[in-house]
Amino acid sequence: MIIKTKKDIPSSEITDPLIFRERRKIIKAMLATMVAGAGISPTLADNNQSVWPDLPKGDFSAEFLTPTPAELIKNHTNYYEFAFNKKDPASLAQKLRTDPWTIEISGEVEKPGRYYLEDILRQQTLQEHIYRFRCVEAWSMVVPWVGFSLGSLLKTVKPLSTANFVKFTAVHQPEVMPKQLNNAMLEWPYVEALRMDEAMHPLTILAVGMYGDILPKQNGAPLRLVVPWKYGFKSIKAIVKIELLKRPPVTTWNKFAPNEYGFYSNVNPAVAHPRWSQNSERQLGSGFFTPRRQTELFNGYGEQVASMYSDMDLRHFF
Ligand SMILES: Nc1nc2c(c(=O)[nH]1)N[C@H]1C(S)=C(S)[C@@H](COP(=O)(O)O)O[C@H]1N2
Ligand SMILES: [Mo]
Repeated sequence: MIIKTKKDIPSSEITDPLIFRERRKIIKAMLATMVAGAGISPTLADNNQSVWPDLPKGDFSAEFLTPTPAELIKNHTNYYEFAFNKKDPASLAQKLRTDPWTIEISGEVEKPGRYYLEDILRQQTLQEHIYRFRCVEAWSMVVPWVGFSLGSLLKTVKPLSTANFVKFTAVHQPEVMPKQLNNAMLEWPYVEALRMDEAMHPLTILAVGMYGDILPKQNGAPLRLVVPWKYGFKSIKAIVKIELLKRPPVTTWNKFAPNEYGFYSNVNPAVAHPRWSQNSERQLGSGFFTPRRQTELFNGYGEQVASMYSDMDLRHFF
């Protein structure tokens, strides 16, 4: 359903638990259907337990990888709107109002509109995608995301041939986001972007869940981007707007420090960050004596994505 009038969107400042439960129900019901389709008892998905690892997996989901424990993923987050450390967003982000949630899709498309997240979810297929995730700060984890293909969503609004870039804008809620309130460090709201072919790539997903459950707020609820072959800052959280554009937009980290955070920012062990090497990474949860992991070109997804960058010199570009 395209949202046409403002009155369709409840303006209540208070989180409506009914809407939250509704979204939870939709996600749980979809998981249950898929679990049932896989021949597993659907009651598994009815309780509040994680249904992982029995969900259907996305095509490039690395089932051979052991996901990082959920507690670590939830308590070590980068969410600069809330705090510049990794610990505080876990509590501070609980104040974020995620219901109702709409996503505006506009620009070089045939069918621009503003959509309730619930309506998008009803049209999309949720899958589990176990991906490596590599932050530009050289720590990494393995996350069992629940999400759907960004390309599949973009197709529903019919991109024009003039659409070359996709810009994502995160939520602006200065009342609950201290760094927005104080205009601290970055330009708010947080903006990221992809080239159109990157956005349409089957590895690129919009995540609404993790570990078979709703996405925790500190990890980007209710909707975040996940681009597993790029440094983590490209995977923008709490998306409210998606614009298809002719020209590359200005993006938050690139504007802040263009020599440190390139537009592409594909994971590349050969290109050092100006202040540290990108050659290896610390895996979240690994013990003090565990050796660091050797970082892989394109975070290990080269087979799937390298052809998009065949005209670039991988020894230099970032
Ligand atoms: N809106 C928003 N999205 C964001 C960030 C942020 O500060 N704000 N941080 C980014 C960075 S630097 C990383 S590494 C990942 C971290 O995701 P996680 O906290 O779920 O691990 O989110 C990215 N998306
Ligand atoms: Mo990051």
